[in-house]
Amino acid sequence: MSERIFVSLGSNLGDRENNLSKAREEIQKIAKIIGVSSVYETEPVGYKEQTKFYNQVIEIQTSLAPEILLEKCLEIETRLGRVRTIKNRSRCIDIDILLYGDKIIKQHIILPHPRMTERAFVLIPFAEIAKEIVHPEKKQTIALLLEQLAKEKLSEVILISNKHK
Ligand code: PH2
Ligand code: MG
Ligand code: MG
Repeated sequence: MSERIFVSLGSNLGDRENNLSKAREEIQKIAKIIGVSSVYETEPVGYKEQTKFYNQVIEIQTSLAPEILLEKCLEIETRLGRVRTIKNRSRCIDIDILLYGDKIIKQHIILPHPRMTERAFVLIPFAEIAKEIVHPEKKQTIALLLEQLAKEKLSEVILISNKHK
């Protein structure tokens, strides 16, 4: 059985829906997309003075190792026009690896994604496509992690399009 790999997509600059769509197209070239959540519009977490995000979680299959996959995702971000200046400034696309099977890595790449369990904009779309997945450190399912989130965080995430593509 291959590892189950989950990736989060986020955009809050330019044509947000189209940016997610282009990111999926690019990811298809390096991996097989086997699951796609709806697209959600979400309040920015952290730096508040910016446009709302569109967020989505996808499941992929690839033989690329985590470090290489990360590198490829960063390349795709650059190809789609992302410029990295100030941390957390508006971006046309952000591609984050959330889980790579049960791998726990604390090096250049950090897996599981260190903030995923606090983020409604990750857990809501994640639960939509794979709520039974167990977080390898918390040892809890995505469904349970979502249930434990403060209720006010949930209202910051609004379903935009369940058209998937
Ligand atoms: N990404 C961040 C910081 N804050 N907020 C929302 N709603 N969506 C994001 O994708 C997001 C964020 C850092 O990557
Ligand atoms: Mg991010
Ligand atoms: Mg990122």
